[in-house]
Formats: sequence, C-alpha cells, structure tokens
Amino acid sequence: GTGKFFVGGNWKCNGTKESITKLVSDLNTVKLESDVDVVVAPPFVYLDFVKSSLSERIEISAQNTWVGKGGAFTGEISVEQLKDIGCSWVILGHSERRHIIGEDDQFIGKKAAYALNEGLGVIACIGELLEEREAGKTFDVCFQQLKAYADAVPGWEKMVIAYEPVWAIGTGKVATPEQAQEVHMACRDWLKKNVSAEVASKTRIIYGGSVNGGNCAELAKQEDIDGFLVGGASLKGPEFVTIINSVT
Ligand code: G2H
Repeated sequence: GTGKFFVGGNWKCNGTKESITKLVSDLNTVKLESDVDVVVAPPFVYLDFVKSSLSERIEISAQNTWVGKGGAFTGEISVEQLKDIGCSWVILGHSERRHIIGEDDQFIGKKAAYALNEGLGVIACIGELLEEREAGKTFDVCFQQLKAYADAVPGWEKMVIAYEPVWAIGTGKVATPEQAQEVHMACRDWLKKNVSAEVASKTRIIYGGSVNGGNCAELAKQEDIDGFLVGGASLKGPEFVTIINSVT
C-alpha cells in the first residue's frame, strides 16, 4: 500500500443514542494498531455526542456537507459548523448520494473543493454500477468521477479516494481482492498520468463495499489497497476493530 493505512466507518443513517453509546464505549476500550488512521462517520445529529465521548485516537467525519458557506439553506450543514464541533473529515460522492439523492460529479467536485479549502479532509468516493461493470465501463466511470474531483480540488494532501463498486455495497457481494486491486491500480495510474506522479504515490486509495472481519485480510494484502471504508460492519465494535487491525 501507499502511505498510512486508513480505515473509515460509515455509519450511514443508523444508530440511536443507546446503540451509539455502546459502540463508542466498545471502541474506547480496545487496542488499535498504531499504524492506521481511523475515522468514524456518525449521522449529523450524533456527531457532537460522538466527538465528545470517543477517544481522540479516532477522528470524526461527516457523511455529507453543504457545497459552500452556510446561510439560508434549509436542512443543510456547513463545513464551518463541522469544523466548529471538531469534525475533521467528510465523506463526499458516496454512491447513495449519487444514485439515491441525485448528486452529480460537478456538485460533488464543488463540495470537495470547498471542504478542502476550509481545511477538512475529504473521503472522495467513486465506483461503477453493476450494469456499467457488465458493459465493460468500470474504468471509464471511475476515471470520469476522478476527473471531476481533479478538475475541482485545490490539492490532494487531504484527499483519500474510496473505490466502492456499487454492486458490492451493502449486498454482501464483496469485490474479489483481484477485482479491487485491478481498479485501484488503474486509478493510481490515472492519477499519475493526469495529476502527478507524487499525488499518485501519496494518495491513499481505500476499498469499500461489504468489507467485513472475514474478507478484510486478503483485501488488505493487495498492493494498491491502502485501507477500507466500512459500512455495515463498522456498526459492530469488535468486527470494526478486526478490520482496523488488518493493516499489513
Ligand atoms: C459502502 C460501504 C461503506 P457496506 O457503502 O461506505 O458500506 O460496507 O455496508 O457495503
């Protein structure tokens, strides 16, 4: 892999005060390998609570943000507000926001640029649909999504790319280590050709889509897999820790 291993837990729209209190206390009592950046992304309403109760060893991420400065945008949360409560990352471009909510490449690119300019780290998601994979368009789709980020962002120091094939998300159908490695390597090559060799070698490319305690070790061994973005399995403290500690 490249750089420090990175594991994010994307809690999505899950949890209650009760279940989140339990998860936080599980995470606070375990031993995490030191050579891993660990981030969890609770729903907005619990961010402040998690930030104030979770060990500082683990950083906090939002799952989305408004595209610019706050103001008259009913129902939105600004980057400034995230920073105000000590949140240091944001997940952008997740397939659920692209395909269920309808966010497009340009909008996501703008969000990434705004967040980076304000000092947040961005977990920038990309990934193809099943029909796109079956039509042989996996690389085209991923490169187009990468290009939208590349065209918008001011720099790559705080960017982490999350490759999440949509057919593997929440389906239990994980990409094989070879399938994931193939796309990660192609994305790194794209960065080399279209951004710079330095960005290609330093940017972490993490895998997401049905990662669990049983399949993480084989995936983590792949040359271009620098960590994981974990959904369902990040809601279970002990299993999430197994994934964090799969660092090679
Ligand atoms: C992919 C992933 C986390 P899951 O969306 O971002 O979720 O691990 O549940 O497939």
